[in-house]
Amino acid sequence: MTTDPLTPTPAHKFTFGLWTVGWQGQDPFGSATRAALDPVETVERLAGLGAYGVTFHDDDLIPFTAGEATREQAVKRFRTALDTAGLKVPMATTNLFTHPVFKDGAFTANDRDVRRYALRKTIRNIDLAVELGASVYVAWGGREGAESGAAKDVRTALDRLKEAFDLLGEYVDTQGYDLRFAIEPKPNEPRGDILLPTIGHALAFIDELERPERVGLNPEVGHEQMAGLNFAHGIAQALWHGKLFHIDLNGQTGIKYDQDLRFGAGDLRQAFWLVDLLESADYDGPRHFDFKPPRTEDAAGVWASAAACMRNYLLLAERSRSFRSDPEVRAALAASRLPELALPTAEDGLAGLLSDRSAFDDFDVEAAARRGMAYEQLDQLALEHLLGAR
Ligand code: XLS
Ligand code: MN
Ligand code: MN
Repeated sequence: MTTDPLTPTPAHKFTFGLWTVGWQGQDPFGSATRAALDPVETVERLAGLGAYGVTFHDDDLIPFTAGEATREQAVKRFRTALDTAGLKVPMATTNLFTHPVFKDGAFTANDRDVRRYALRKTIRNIDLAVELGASVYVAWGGREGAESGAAKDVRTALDRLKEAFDLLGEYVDTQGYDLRFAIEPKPNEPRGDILLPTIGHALAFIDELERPERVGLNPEVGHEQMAGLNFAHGIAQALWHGKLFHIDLNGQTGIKYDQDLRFGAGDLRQAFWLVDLLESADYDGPRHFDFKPPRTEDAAGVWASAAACMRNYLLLAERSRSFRSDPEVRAALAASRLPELALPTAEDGLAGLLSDRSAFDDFDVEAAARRGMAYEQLDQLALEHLLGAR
């Protein structure tokens, strides 16, 4: 076992979707630039790179049109490859967006029979996910949305979305499965507007479900950044609610299409604060990469980018450790009065607060207003650690 902190090992819990390295490069303007990847080769390659596990949509593993025999064969080959390589399947999900039947969504399609079919497709893959050892089931509502105002009654669509999660929760309960759902928010693409567009929307939705404890989040770096939001802040809030069930790591440069760059590409400062948070927080789930090797890359480029996702995470974790252990940083944190934020504002209670003259009557507002926060020194120290200057 290596002790080099920059070499990925299964202990780091790095995982990849079959659809990530397996993306063939088709986009709205161009066809595939790479050949299809056999899931068995993906498993072998990822294990060779030091990954912990692999995740899949039903259709990544079993062709949509496959009959029973083909299905069984595909699952058997995959399972054998997993066992041989020692790779885990911590998460699985359903493809409810590629086939034309889902053009108006799945759980919120206006067509009731499409909604019923979507639930059955999901339930079928939940069985397989559990068989393969998954404990998290991701739900990305890719086509749950609309392009035009009258096309979707959003309040009614949310009723149907709630109905779907309540039914899926009931199924998992009835089967006695140890499985939790993780909703993946995304603001747009492929629909003009997608329901549950951000972490905040999804958190509020979960509270309305029959089994809120079974449902959490699978936030993706690029998706929040497509909405101009601070991803590390979103993750901090998901953690605060006890709802970070899984995470999709990748890179994005601002508000544009879903770039799915390798982790570390895109907004590097946000990536640094994210790793700094994940490494210090109470999250021991997989570090799951949901990225797309750009279509410029051949097979060698695909595996180079997969390896780089893990290396960049480990490099950032090392930079975060160096930042947190620097005595000058500790002093700068104190100068910025971070420790004071951890003190309750009124441990003396409401009565104490109301009778405390120093809190109001005698409080020197102007003197307090003059106090600098010393954040610039602190942030420069962070930048210097990030750049390797310290
Ligand atoms: C697409 C999503 C998708 C989910 C899984 O934007 O990231 O890949 O993670 O369906
Ligand atoms: Mn994405
Ligand atoms: Mn994702």
